[in-house]
Amino acid sequence: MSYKDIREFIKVLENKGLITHISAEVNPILEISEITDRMCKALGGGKALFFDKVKNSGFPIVTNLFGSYERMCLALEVNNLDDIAKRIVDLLNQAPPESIIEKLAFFPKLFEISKYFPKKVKKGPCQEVIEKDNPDLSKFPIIKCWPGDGQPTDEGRFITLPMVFTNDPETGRRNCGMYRIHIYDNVTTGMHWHIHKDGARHYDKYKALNKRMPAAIAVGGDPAVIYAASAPLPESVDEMLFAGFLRKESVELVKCITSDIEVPANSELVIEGYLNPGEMRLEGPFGDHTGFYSAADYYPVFHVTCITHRKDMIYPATIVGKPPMEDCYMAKATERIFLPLIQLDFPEIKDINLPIEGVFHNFAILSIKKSYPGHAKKIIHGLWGKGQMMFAKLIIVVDDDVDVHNLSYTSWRVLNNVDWKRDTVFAEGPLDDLDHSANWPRYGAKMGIDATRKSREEGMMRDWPDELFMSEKIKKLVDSRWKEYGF
Ligand SMILES: Cc1cc2nc3c(=O)[nH]c(=O)nc-3n(C[C@H](O)[C@H](O)[C@H](O)COP(=O)(O)O)c2cc1C
Ligand SMILES: [Mn+2]
Repeated sequence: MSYKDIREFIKVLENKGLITHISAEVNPILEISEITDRMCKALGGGKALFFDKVKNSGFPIVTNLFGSYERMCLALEVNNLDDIAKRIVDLLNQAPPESIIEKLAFFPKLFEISKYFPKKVKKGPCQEVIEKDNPDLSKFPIIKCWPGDGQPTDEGRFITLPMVFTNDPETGRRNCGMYRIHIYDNVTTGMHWHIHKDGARHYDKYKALNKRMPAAIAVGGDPAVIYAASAPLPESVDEMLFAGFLRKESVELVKCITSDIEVPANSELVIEGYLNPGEMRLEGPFGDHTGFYSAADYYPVFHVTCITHRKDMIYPATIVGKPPMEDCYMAKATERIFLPLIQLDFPEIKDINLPIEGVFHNFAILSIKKSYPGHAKKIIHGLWGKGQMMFAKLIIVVDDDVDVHNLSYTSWRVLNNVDWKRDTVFAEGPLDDLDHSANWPRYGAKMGIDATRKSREEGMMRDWPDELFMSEKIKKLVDSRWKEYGF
């Protein structure tokens, strides 16, 4: 049985002793952030935290829900994140077309065969309380994460685990993305969708039509829905269909009170509103995933028309900052789930590691079955052309006998195998909005390293040496005499 909402997930965490209740009163301004950060840095991601009593608020806050491998697996109801990849491979095998090319064309439709289309319902717990006349964001326990957030203009409160729903004005297609929400005042917020993201594409279209854009921000829901908002799906894949596939049950959606946008009926809180085409305002600064503040920049403005919530709303939040943080485990889920989808384009890829220090996209290590000269470089360039992999600042490709999750072994192989001039490639292109290293925002250099064994055709004039391995005969001998040596 899939979780209906965040409450059922919290109950499971409680039964397993994976969540701690804090009954002392805590301040949503910075205090919760510091407590959560310490918990995230505890061995293996510590526990989830439930703050029963939040200063100046009648609602509790929950943080670090997904912040360990165990909790991330529980959230998606699997023993192992690779189990989801296996289900995707099964789906691909059910796909009617035979050839890889046809399968590629099939990707946008892939999750449709799972038949977990979102279901429309008339009523949902997220609308137990409707505040239409005087919606007021100050009633909710929205946190401030880092001292410089929002400085110097405002208090720096941000909704950090939101699901932003918009519709494409041309196709009607839905999008749901996790974009942080900067609170400006009781009825106004920022809308921090980077220009590369699907929400921004929808906004561009409304702008071209010079039409007001309806949008809704949902907070809290079943964990698969929350995770799906962060998943780097192609624009044509509905995150709610994908969430239905993950939870093996359709997501129930309810129509907003003041617009046609549909939101998960089992959310905790929904903020309805609109964006005016072209209206921009300084958003940020915000202590970000990178471990640095992302600088204030101009983003669209969101106006609140209505707030609906559960009577006893539970407010989930995440703290991002220097890794390891909760979102690193969401990134690890993405790494596992998207491997079979990357393999659709590149079947020669055996495995991928996005080390958490790279914060989702800065660093990707791939192992490949190399078949021809320049193969690794082709993979590097190919990945830079694929969805959000375009943000990868460093891609390292190794041979398929390297376990890319063993960073010590991988580093040793890379450092020995690489001639830096021959084996590095540089490219210029789009960078993630949060990157602060390049001379300009959103544009700069990326590096690829081919750390595979080199052949003559690749310019290597010498024979590649063999790696050291002891003979099986001697290993067996030492095994059998181990006790005799006195160990
Ligand atoms: C906790 C968290 C916060 C995020 N904040 C933002 C953000 O403020 N802006 C943004 O563009 N992407 C943000 N992302 C990344 C997007 O959610 C991600 O790129 C997603 O694929 C976007 O959805 P889309 O592909 O439908 O645009 C965040 C991710 C996480 C896990
Ligand atoms: Mn999307």
